Amino acid sequence: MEDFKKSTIYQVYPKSFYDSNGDGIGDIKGITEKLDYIKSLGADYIWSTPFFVSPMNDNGYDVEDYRNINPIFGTMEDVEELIGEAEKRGIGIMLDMVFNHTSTRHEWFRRALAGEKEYMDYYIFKEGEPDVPPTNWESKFGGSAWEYVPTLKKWYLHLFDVTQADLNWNNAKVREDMKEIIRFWKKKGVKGFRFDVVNLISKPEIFEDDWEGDGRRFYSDGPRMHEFLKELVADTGIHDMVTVGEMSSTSLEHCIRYSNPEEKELSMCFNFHHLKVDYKDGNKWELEKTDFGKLKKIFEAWQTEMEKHNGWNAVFWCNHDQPRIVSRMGDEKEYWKESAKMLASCIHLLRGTPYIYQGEELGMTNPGYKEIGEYRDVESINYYHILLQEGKGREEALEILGQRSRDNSRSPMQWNSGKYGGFSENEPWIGIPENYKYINAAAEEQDSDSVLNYYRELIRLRKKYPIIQEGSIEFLHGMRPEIFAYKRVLGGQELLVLNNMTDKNADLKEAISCQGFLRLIGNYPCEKLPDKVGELRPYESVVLMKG
Ligand code: TEU
Ligand code: CA
Repeated sequence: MEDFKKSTIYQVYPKSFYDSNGDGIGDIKGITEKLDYIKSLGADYIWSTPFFVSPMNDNGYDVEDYRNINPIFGTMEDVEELIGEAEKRGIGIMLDMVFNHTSTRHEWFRRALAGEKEYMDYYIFKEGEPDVPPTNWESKFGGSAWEYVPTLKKWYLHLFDVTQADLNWNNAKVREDMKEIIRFWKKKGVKGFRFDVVNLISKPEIFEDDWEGDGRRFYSDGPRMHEFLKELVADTGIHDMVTVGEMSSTSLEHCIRYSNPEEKELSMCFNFHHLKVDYKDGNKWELEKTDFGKLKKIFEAWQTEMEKHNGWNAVFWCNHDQPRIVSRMGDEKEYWKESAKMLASCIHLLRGTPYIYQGEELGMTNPGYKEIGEYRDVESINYYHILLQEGKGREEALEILGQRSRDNSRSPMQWNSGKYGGFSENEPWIGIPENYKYINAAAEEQDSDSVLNYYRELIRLRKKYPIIQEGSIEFLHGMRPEIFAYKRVLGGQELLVLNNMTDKNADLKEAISCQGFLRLIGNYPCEKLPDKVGELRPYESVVLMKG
């Protein structure tokens, strides 16, 4: 079995992880200093979001130079030290490759702007009148996806910020340059890669207006996607490394192909369908209650179909773009601990490789920023203004940001109850919520019943039991939508995972017999397993194993 199927991956957002030199910004030495903590969790890999040279308009997802380190994060020596120290602890470093676009400060784009034909062909430039963009496509961060360059009398495409210009992957030279970047980092000893919005790299032949949406149906999982991935993987020899593609608005059919080992594309895929079940009509900026029925259906489809067709999922709730899961689907107050643990059980016992985003293992919450001045994220600030223009009041716009902003996950890691949560000696670049006084790594280290120790136990169980790694999966039906329940089976063994996603007692409709089962883990004290489970308590998670 592939090693990544037994692994758990820990995601670090360096800017908010640990500040080793007191400038208020997390850095690479900060990650190295905290390797023993990550090791103590049992994580096998660390995926770090980008720390390359960048103007930081999108916190490093706007890369100016893929082979050098942004001085705010440290030096190349620091990265080499991180890779070496991680390896000593049996941890592999995975880097984040942002290959759909570069910063407009990248040398290639600057040469394109200067009119060098060779480099203009690195990007997607279209002729046009200054007031008529080539298509009506929208940027994911709001506004048009096109920007006009008067000196060239052309528009360029940017699916994200105006300073993130989309690359032209139809140009073989672009593909060769990307391979060189992979080879460069592979030689440095990194053990894997995460590919940012990689399913957007193949643009359509014809650029046309989208009268149904924002354009994404034309460029997501585009015509040459599989060809480009196969070529990138084959020519860099990374087929046996851990690779994960971040797939934006993708489909199950494509993800099966991206991750089926026979296709020699990627180890696994991230998709976001399960994180849109609280969007109103698919709109992130309209608040809606979580649709638990839909959540379960999405997981069921992706879990069972990937198994059937030999694909592999990356499974997760949190990352640097998502609000904190305990604030989103759990309870920040009365059942904080129970709900954080229950949500962890849901994910970690699925068929797939689990990802933990820094602080998730502590049950960190959304920070609850109250003023627009507290936000840093380009998407959040853009949408704040868009919401106001649409006629929403300030309060309402701030309420929406409070739940949906990407900055919800970017508040500093809560290490201890000291000033600034032990993240930095000085004021952090982004605010830290008051609850660091009790939600923090040091306090949870001391408490055997903490969220932190629950995550550790889940990771240990995955390593120990092949049924968690490779058992087949079956979702349990005939239950209330808010009961997230599934069964894993391997040989004569059976694992039963029952989770109540609400703050009310919930009966299972039909009681489940516990005959022959052992309790593997759970978030309520349990001295003796009852004969039957007929009801789950608020946010209760019960995990039973037989055979
Ligand atoms: O994210 C892709 C992406 O589509 C998200 O930003 C998305 O808009 C959000 O999660 C849901 O509303 C990747 C990176 O993870 C993100 O940080 C970058 O900003 C983006 O690509 C551009 O590189
Ligand atoms: Ca620093």
